[in-house]
Amino acid sequence: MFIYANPHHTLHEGRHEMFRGRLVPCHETPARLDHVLAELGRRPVGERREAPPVPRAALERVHAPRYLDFLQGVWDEWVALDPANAALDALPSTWPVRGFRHDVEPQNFAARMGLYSYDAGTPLTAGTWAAAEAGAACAVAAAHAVAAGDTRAAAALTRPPGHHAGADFFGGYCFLNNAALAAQALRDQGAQKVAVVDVDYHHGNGTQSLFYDRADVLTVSIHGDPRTEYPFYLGHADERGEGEGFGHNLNLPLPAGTVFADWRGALQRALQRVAEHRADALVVALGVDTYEGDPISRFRLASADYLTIGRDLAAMRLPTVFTMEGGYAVEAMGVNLVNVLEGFEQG
Ligand code: SP5
Ligand code: ZN
Repeated sequence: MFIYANPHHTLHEGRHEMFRGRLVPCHETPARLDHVLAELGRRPVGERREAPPVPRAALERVHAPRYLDFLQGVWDEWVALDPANAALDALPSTWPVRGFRHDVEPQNFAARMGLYSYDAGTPLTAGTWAAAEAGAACAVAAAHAVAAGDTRAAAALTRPPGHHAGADFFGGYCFLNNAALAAQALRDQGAQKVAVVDVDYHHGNGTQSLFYDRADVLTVSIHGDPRTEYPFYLGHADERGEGEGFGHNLNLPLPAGTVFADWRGALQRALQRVAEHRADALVVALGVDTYEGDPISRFRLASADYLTIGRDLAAMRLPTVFTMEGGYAVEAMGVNLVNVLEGFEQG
């Protein structure tokens, strides 16, 4: 397995997210990936590789040009509004809901923040673009290595995460959808059929929306029931895809409190669907916020369970790309995530 670690991830360091009327410290911190890399140092799994810069064209295979322009320039505009903003995060505060227009890009800064986002928990910081772009480079490089047959599997170890980001919106701590970029890169490198299996605690709404009308990329997500769990407005079992994509999205929502035996049953259903799809390659959106100690999630997986998940994924015998997504029990995060990779290598 090749390991692509984002060398610039610390450039994205949010201060606060909005929660119940207060700005609270961000859960999505540089320490998360630092712990993963420290664990990899103690327990070497795979071979480290460096990703070349990602071409803008690869990003545009997934994201809208005007959204990429916005993300790339937003910090400079934020500081130009007021030099004192350099010491603050930029957070959206107004959104165009039903009936509002999305086709006209406003000039007002707050209005553009709202057009390109869906929550107030995802701060933009000075280094957000640089970190997200370098992470996308890891995901695309991982896909290229796997597609070329240089390795059976590759992992993009990166933050900010990606699976909540859509074609033209950020949210859920995500800006560029690394799993979708990897899936599209696998298609562009010759895989006829790709499957994305999202095992993060939260529904992969961005990835689902990106491939919803396509039959070539199957999207499957196992997650907390959106009736009570973030991202709330998507992720129900009756979302099956549309048009040519009908039948090519599978949501497996599970109740808060789900233990591993039941979670693993959902994984077996997910992998059965991947087999039926006759996928040539697999992308795993690898969140470990399913852990029993996670501070914002409510499944009850134990650290040893992540070895089993890795083995179950390996049993598919498919070229596989992992993208690192959520996981907020910072101390345990390294062990849990590396357990998946080690289990995969054993499987
Ligand atoms: C990639 C990923 O896992 N994104 C998850 C985004 C969840 N955002 C909303 C979380 C709200 C939890 N707030 C609890 C704060 C009190 N400590
Ligand atoms: Zn998550």
